[in-house]
Amino acid sequence: MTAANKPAVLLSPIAEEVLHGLGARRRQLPPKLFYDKEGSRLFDQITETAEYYPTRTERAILREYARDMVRHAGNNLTLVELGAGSASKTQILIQALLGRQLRADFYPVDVSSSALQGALASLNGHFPRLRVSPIVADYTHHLPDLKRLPGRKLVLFLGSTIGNFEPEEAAGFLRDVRRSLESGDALLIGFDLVKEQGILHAAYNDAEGVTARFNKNVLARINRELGGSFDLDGFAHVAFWNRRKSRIEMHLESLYEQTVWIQDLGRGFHFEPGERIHTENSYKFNDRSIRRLLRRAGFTLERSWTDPQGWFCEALARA
Ligand code: SAH
Ligand code: AVI
Repeated sequence: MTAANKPAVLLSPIAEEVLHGLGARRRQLPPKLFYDKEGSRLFDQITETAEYYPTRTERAILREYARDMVRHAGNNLTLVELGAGSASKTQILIQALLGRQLRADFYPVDVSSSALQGALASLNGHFPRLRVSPIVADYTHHLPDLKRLPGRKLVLFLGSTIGNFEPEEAAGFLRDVRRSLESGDALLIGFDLVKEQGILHAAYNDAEGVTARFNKNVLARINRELGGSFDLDGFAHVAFWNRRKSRIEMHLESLYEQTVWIQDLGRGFHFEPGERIHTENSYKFNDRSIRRLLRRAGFTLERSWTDPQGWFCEALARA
């Protein structure tokens, strides 16, 4: 059969991304592929490890200042959360919000339907005056039309998930968020801050190996969903601090020469020993880079809150 009369094969969006990422000269997979049911479960487990400080630090900031944050954001707020996951820290903000208004609407957005189901069950159990409308979507492709929602919006983007974007993409993405808002609406966004290298390194190399399992879950997911033949013991979890780029990098490194067949793509991928797949960057910020990013996206930084050690920053920006 010649190329011209080869039947067209329609690939699922995930298959397209895997084909594109593994077919590239520098192999990579987008971090959103981590988050199937197992990946969302493993992420929540990471947040409970002793080494992963971002979640507990952000939670402590929210516990201390949630009322202040909500008061600054405005009256009669509708909450939207991008990459909400299980929304466990969000409960602190919701509690503060419902202390100021009788009812509220909450729209958590996430690619992971299992994470949103968990969030919904837990929120419905805790907050009878909250109406929760989960949206399963990739927010980089389908940002909900926030202008159509009633009331003043407060968009939450917690956990420093903005750090998983490349700097150019982060600015472009936040610009899209800003365009979807009306003047006076607000964004509350979490930034993990640059700190001592040992603390950063440990957070992505926990002793129990939960982060390693989370990283390898992307290969397990390809095996499950696309008929892949990845040997999970044939790849090592590699995570390190890249000071020049101010980011933690995560990779999966082939431990020997191997060819991995992926049924749904109808092809194999050859790996040399030591060859890596780049799976995630997690950029860390400082005061200057936060201001610069928000300014480039057209937001005005109004207030920010941090913990006593200066490890994490929660910023309130106005559209
Ligand atoms: N906000 C939570 C979860 C952070 S983990 C916290 O602070 O703990 C990142 C979350 O973003 C995951 O739940 C993941 O499923 C979601 N996510 C990642 N990329 C996404 C995308 N492109 N579109 C929608 N959700 C995404
Ligand atoms: C969701 N995101 C901000 C996490 C981070 O720290 O970059 C994902 C993660 N990767 C490894 N551990 C946690």
